[in-house]
Amino acid sequence: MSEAKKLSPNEGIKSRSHFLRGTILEGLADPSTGGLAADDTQLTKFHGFYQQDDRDLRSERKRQKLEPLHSFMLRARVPGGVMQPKQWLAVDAIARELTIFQSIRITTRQTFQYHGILKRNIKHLIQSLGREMLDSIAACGDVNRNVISNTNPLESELHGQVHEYAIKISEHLLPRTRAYQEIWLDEEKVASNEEEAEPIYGSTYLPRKFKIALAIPPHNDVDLYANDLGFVAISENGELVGFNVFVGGGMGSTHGDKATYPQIARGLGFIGPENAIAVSEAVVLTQRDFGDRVNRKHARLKYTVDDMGVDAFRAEVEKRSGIEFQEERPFEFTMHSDRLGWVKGLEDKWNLTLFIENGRIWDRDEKRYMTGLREIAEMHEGEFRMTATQNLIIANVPEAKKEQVESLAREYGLFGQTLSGLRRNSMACVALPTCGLAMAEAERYLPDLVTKMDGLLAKHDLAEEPIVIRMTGCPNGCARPFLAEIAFVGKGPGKYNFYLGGDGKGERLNKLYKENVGEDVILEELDQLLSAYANEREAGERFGDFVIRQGVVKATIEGRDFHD
Ligand code: SRM
Ligand code: SF4
Repeated sequence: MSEAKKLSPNEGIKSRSHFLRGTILEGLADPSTGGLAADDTQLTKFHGFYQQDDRDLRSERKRQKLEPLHSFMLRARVPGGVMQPKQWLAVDAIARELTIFQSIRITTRQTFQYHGILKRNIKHLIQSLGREMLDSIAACGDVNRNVISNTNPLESELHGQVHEYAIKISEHLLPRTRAYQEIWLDEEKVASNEEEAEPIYGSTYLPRKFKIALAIPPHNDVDLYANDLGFVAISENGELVGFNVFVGGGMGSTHGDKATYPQIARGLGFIGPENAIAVSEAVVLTQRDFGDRVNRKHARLKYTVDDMGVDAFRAEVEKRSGIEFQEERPFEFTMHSDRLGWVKGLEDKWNLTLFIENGRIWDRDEKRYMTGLREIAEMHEGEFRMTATQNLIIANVPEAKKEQVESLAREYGLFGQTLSGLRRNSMACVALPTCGLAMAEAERYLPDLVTKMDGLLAKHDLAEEPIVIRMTGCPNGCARPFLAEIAFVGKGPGKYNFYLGGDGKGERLNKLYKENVGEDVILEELDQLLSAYANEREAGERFGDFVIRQGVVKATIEGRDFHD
């Protein structure tokens, strides 16, 4: 094989791993280091966790000639984001007992992460989750990950039905290897490696991560178009009649590399609900066989679809599934944010969506979210539902308990806060200190920037305007910044690329407005833009649409035009 066609090193690691076992067990038993062998750190992703180190401490440890303070981040698999209060209590106890950061972090894919797990505690932690029927299988790695679906499933029968599909698809696409059960849950090994089959993935799994979302119009709170595979539920008289299927969305890109770009998923057509699993499998198989295994920066499904063309991709999926796509059915999305506050659901039960800034739950300073949620979990009999915009729903609350839930939520600052339209629609990725890829702050900085921007919004009488703002510490796009009306993407310490032009519905990518700017420039620019918006906007016009109508940036209709 020529040098140019050499497979990416990850392919070798996967194929040599004996179906994701590697030498993880040996590494766990090695007390001489807090970390694992390099190859194993790639494999543990398939088991749901990443090796990290606290970047705030990195240079001091280096100065003292110590190895980095290794710890691990674990991401759970919770399809559709639903947990019982008893599970929440366990998740809370584990965070306090077994992690350095003592926090629960709700992610942008409707699940939770722990940060700061020491190597010696990982197994105990996974077993503790397992006792509550929670796992982290395939939460990361080159496989299908946590399947997300519209929140408030109790709002209508349809939400419930669609959530069922999220679970079924997630289960169907789980890896079949027993490596997780053997390593973490002490399951006895029954099959030899050769006998163990991965019927969907094969021994090298997928070329890259793979993500699926289901959405019920008019709410696009899962950001369907940012997913490798998306199902838009189509209903008649409140009954699910099928799905419009979309493929090849994604956010990740690399600064300065125009061959990489965020992309919006494209439509394949309509299918009956009974075909959702077969089509999911056929899309995964097509990506398995056609995806790029040489260049990981070109390995996501979005590039496979762009390189093949949508028609050829559709034909391949039809051939593999035996299902013919029908013409796409009409639908409309109106928003890609959460509806905060109380929403009435089925059987007179209520759902309370709480704003959790950037998904971070802990007891620190004046914030005591962890204690507050624990107290709610102790009295609540419905569910806890995580949203794909890092918020949390106390779901299925009977009328008789509504007041008690609300008063606890108010007592701990989880509800009833004064939130501007901007803050309600803000989202930042984790970034520093744990993310090894962060170039700038995100979660620790966006709240302060929003406070400063709130001042500008108030000055221009725009405080209630629901402008979608997102920040990430690098262009991998974990808080889906390229779909926001205003976005900041880390370039270096204190410096961001500044993007404008999302549509508030998650259907249009934004565009670079200013490169590598700091807070002063950001606030100066925004002052002028917001002033123009306040004075010159049309009735009901969103900020992201206004900047495009005014020619401040060009609309990005498709990912390949993102850099133009
Ligand atoms: Fe992400 C890598 C955090 C959602 C695109 N992401 C990472 C890592 C694991 C860094 C690493 O590889 O070392 C981050 C861990 C930080 C930490 O300390 O916790 C990380 N990603 C997150 C989370 C926690 C952000 C958050 O603030 O909530 C989200 C966890 C989701 C989950 O529960 O599964 C998260 N990541 C996303 C999303 C949004 C989504 O899926 O809707 C994206 C953009 C969509 C997409 O996949 O295209 C995203 N993460 C990436 C990428 C770029 C992938 C690419 O195609 O180029 C990377 C880097 C990579 O894969 O090489 C990455
Ligand atoms: Fe880390 Fe970049 Fe993802 Fe933020 S966007 S969590 S900095 S990989």
